[in-house]
Amino acid sequence: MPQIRLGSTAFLLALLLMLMFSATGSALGGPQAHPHRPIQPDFQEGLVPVFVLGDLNEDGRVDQADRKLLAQILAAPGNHAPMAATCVAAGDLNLNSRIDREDLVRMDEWLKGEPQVEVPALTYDSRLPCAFRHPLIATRLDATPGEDVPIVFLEPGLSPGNSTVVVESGPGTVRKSSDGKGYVVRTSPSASTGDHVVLLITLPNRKYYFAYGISPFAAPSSK
Ligand SMILES: [Ca+2]
Ligand SMILES: [Ca+2]
Repeated sequence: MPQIRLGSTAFLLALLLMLMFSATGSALGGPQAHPHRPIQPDFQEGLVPVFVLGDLNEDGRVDQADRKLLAQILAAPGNHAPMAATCVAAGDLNLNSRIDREDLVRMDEWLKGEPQVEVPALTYDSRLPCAFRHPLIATRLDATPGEDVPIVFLEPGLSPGNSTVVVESGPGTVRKSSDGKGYVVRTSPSASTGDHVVLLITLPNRKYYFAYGISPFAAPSSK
């Protein structure tokens, strides 16, 4: 099996497609993690906070500290998570709504020869707990053709002055939001269901990928 090169286009697209389909898919079973309080986001306009996939301790990086927490969860009776694992959902790397051995295998692949994942992905999944102790941004998980997708900065200090959002691939264009709180991605009116827009979000000292899919249905709260 060829070694996975973190940051390679093929790896990125495979991961993002997996994220996208998981985010819009149905629940696959009950959580097996510890009883941290699940967060029910209360954002308007259909926005949700996203977390860094693989970042169990919510320090913004995916590294050996997260790998250690993931291994501890797997080893604990009932998958009880240590206190430092504030976002158990981030440990579900294969997005099957369970913390399982395959997640650890995948984490080892991601960190093979690397001190940390170079550009982690952002995602959201309510089926496992996440405390969102350091929320970065809120956004939407899908959009209809022509619809806007806000990228709202939640972390104090983040602004369009020190952070950027660019379209890596897909039918979208980016502009700064009129309220100064982030960016807005305009989905192309000619986008097709099944397309996806991949964004590179650059914050001070950190970069993340985020992808959203094109849906034929408008979200109830969208305009
Ligand atoms: Ca971390
Ligand atoms: Ca899993």
